[in-house]
Amino acid sequence: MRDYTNINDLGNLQNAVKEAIEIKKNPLQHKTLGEGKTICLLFFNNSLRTRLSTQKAAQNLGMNVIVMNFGSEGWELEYEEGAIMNGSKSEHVKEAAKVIAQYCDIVAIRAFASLTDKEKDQAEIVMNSFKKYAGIPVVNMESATGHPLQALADAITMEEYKTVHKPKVVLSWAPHPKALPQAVANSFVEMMQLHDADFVITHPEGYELDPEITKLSTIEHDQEKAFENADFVYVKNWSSFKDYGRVMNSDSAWMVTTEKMKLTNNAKFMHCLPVRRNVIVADAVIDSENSIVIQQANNRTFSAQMVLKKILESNG
Ligand code: SN0
Repeated sequence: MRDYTNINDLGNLQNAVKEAIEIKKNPLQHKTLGEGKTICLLFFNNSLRTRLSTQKAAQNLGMNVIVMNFGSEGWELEYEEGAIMNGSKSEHVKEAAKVIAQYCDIVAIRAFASLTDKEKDQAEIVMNSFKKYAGIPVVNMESATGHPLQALADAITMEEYKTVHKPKVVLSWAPHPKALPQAVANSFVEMMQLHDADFVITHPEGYELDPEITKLSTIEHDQEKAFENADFVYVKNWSSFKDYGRVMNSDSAWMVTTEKMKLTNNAKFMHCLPVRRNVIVADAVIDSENSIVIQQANNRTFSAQMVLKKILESNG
């Protein structure tokens, strides 16, 4: 594996999950693998879990880590070919990516969707430009359309907490005051499609995800019906894909409550965090024993470590 920009880059998800669980048993077992190697983490957007867990993962492998808040501290980058750069953008990604590659062996990037330009977001301009010009492995720490490190952590968490071979998993939309990207939901769907599970997506009309991504999955517009007998309830807000980036009337009836969780098969509650309490989920649910959000966040380290290990092993 050269780059990790999509969950499918792993090849075999089940093997990756197994390996991550092995790494978790003794996180320092490969502590010399990354000796003398450097990873640069570039953040165009805020981060807590991704920033700390990816650093921790790299350190567990013996790597050096350089972190840069590119969005606030870097030059504003131009991505267009042939641009006349007489505006606010100071540096072209052609130079920036090549320069960054002089200082590190792997570059990891967080660059959220603009939610204003669907075409550019769908084209993954930032991730693909770095892939094209940096010439070193690129890791996606949440791009315009995906968050595959999160999806791998989610797969690890479900493997640890499932009680039946083929659990029922529900991905539920929930309200949010801001327009959020579809990235986390997209990668979760792509990851679930690689599983032998009974998987249902539930959201209000108008919040359909990219039909290319969900075409193999079941969609149920009745949230309560979707929750029936669920073993995992994975909750996430996203803005409209069709009416790109729009927040339609935020229906508070979609918040996850104890009453709704009672419809499930004693389901585990999951969310990638950060979460808006009492908007997305009621305190009583996220504070309950069935909430595994902290365990899920812990697995971000082993997800990143699995990915970095695989890249280090295949890129010498
Ligand atoms: C991001 C998202 O893609 O939804 C990152 C999730 C890992 N979430 C947010 O931006 C939430 C911000 C907020 O104000 O609640």
